[in-house]
Amino acid sequence: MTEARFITLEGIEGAGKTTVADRLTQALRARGLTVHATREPGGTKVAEGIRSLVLNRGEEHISATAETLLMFGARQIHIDNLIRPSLTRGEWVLCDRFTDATHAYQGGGRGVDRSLIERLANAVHGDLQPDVTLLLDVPVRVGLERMQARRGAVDRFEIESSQFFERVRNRYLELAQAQPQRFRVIDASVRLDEVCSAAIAAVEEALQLPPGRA
Ligand code: Z5A
Repeated sequence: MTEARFITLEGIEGAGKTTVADRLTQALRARGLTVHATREPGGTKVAEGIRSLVLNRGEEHISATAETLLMFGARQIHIDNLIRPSLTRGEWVLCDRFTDATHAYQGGGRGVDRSLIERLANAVHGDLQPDVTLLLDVPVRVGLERMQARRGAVDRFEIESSQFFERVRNRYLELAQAQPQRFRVIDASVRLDEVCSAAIAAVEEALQLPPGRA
């Protein structure tokens, strides 16, 4: 049996994570693997409740520190109830965003102190790190154009400026440069089909899986 693996997907708005997550999940399941596709903030009933609180634009001010604590609160619940039990059973977990998103959005975007995020990460999942993280990298202008074309309700992050998303993207690239053994950076500015194929190939290479048909 193939050992359980924890894969995370990261990127700014409009990078195509949702579509890539679906295609990658299908490709892994086609190999006979049990794969849980999940997301953060969220993934369980209570964590999805926190997601609504933190993403919806309400009347009350949510400071950058409060936002950081809410992300880690949701993450702890997600890990305890879904991620860790799945991995313990030998099942794979594919998570759309994880702690790198807190470094990029709350750290890079909002200016939260890196050491606070590191301390929280250590407390919540010091012994649990993704086996591989795909960073779908796209220029901010391209990502924002895609999101504008999609329309729909706008959340607390989608109202942010392009400068905010530049800081987020830069922090992601810094993280990837610092941990090349875990990160694979995928050019997400090309056609979505090509992005999906590159993501699948990157996971096969990083986890040393024989090339599949999907
Ligand atoms: N957040 C945080 O601040 N801190 C944390 O610790 C965590 C999260 C965990 C919700 O995340 C917010 O939470 C997020 C950061 C914050 N806010 N922001 N920004 P989310 O992942 O649920 O939300 P999202 O970033 O808005 O993801 P999304 O809606 O899934 O967008 P996407 O990843 O880009 O996926 P998509 O739906 O596949 O693509 C978006 C559109 O672009 C869609 O119309 C596609 O057809 C189009 N697209 C994508 N790729 C292409 C290509 N290659 N060509 C053409 N068109 C494309």
